[in-house]
Amino acid sequence: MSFLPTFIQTLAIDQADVAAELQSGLLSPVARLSPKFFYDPLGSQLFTAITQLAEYYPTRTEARIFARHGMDIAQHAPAQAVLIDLGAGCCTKAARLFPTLRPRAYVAVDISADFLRDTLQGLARQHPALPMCGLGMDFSNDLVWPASAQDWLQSLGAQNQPRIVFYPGSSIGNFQPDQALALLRQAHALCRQGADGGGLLIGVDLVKPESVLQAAYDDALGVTAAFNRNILLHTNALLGSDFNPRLWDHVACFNGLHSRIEMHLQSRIRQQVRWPGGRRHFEAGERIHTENSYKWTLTGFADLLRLAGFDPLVHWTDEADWFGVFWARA
Ligand code: AVJ
Repeated sequence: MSFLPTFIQTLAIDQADVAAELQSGLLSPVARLSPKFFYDPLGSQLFTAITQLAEYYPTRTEARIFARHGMDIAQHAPAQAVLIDLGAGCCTKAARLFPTLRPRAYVAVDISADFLRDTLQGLARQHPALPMCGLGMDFSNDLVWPASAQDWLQSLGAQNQPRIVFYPGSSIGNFQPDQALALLRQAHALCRQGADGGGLLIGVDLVKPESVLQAAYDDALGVTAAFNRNILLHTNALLGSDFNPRLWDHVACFNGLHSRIEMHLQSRIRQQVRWPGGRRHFEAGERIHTENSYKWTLTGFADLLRLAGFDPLVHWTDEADWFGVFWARA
């Protein structure tokens, strides 16, 4: 049997809400743009390019952990589960797990709905026997399981399978600890809706020497700089603003107090940015905060997972303990 991918776009991501969110960030005392706005089609491709850079260790390190410990991971995670991939992007990480995890169904969730739709079409051709569903949705504030996704599982007879929430790549690092906890609690609830044995398979970037972090977020080719600046073009498209990316420098710095890499865009000149219904003045050197990427310790992250309700926990790391992968049973 062969399945065509189903596609669900939840509450047709409201244009007015998006514009209001962008505007409120730009007008706050320290201007900010949420990192979720990096991922327009070009931004998603630039991120894929970042993952191939020599300096950007997380993707490669995590992939090695999955390759080396895949069998062991599959001893803990249940087979025939519904595999829910949060921030699926190009879906390659999940696809590599299909042979060992042998999921009953695959649900790919991503804010970049068009990119996801194209990816799933290709993936379905490679895995014709695995039912797949794309979910175009923004789960950064609220991870809700849409009724339409439940209907889809029902149509497959998979509503009572265990659930594996897959959240790789240290995307959890984009959230402040309290927001990360809230999201993990929702992931826990989502796992508990399925049969016993489900849980969370999550990758988290760990604390390491600052020079390594610095290079990973400010690479020699300037791909990360392009990725950061592209948020301005995406903002122009969503808000109708007139940002000129040439007038902004990429800045990446480690904030030791909060244990996070921060990315900013720094204005080269004194300038005015306008959009329908608003404007903002920027001094030369003034910054827009575009991303936090938290670096956790193994024990700190284990504590967070337990606070979210997960137990027991198992984890795997690389030789240098640069990156951690946790199986956290719901
Ligand atoms: C996708 C959030 C995990 O924080 O390392 C890569 C995004 N930003 N280079 C990260 C990112 C700059 C990435 N995450």
